[in-house]
Amino acid sequence: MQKPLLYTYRRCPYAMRARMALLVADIDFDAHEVSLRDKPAEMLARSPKGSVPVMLLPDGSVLEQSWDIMRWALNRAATKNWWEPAQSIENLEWLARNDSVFKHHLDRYKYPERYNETDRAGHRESALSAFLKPLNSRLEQSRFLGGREPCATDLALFPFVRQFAAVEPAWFEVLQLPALQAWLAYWLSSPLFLHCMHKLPGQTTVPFPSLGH
Ligand SMILES: N[C@@H](CCC(=O)N[C@@H](CS)C(=O)NCC(=O)O)C(=O)O
Repeated sequence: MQKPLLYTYRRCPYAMRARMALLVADIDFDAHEVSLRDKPAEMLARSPKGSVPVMLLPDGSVLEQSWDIMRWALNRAATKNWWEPAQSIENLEWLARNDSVFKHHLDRYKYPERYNETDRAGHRESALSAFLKPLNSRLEQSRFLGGREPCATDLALFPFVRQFAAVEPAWFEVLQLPALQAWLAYWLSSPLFLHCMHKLPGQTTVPFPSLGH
């Protein structure tokens, strides 16, 4: 039987969350590392919006959003402990805030030149006050957004917090956000994340190795 195919980009945080979900669910899938400057015609034919990740399912249907790929991977009996906690109103709000307000400030802090941005420090501050400090307070209540165990929301937010922390690591390290920093450190050294960063040959379709390999 034909395998699901993921069009992916190694450093894209949306693609990372999708790859981690597929690995958690132990789904056997093929992956195609895309060049964002030269997207494959067959991907664009199936998903003209042109962003990654995109997942092509064996029945011919196409998932065009990272969260839809996570849902498809995790919303099944074996992984309902990852999916169900992510459906609480609170966790859906964290996802929405990550993908809107935090992403907005993160992009302008990380790539001020792309946005003709003159107030980079202002965006760093807004990201902290609107998102990272509240997230730290939330993680003081339980180690993960899933509670004692992680859930899909942890997977969905972590790649973006990682990006933010990596812009000025020395500055980030001395912030007084211990619960958030411990959460980030957990994910950075997790086998799941390290495995999802497996290097694929560019612009060709290959099997993505499962967590067990
Ligand atoms: N809402 C989409 C966002 C995906 C997205 O913006 N991906 C970026 C890479 S991180 C992309 O493909 N951008 C198109 C480009 O750079 O050409 C999702 O959740 O999958």
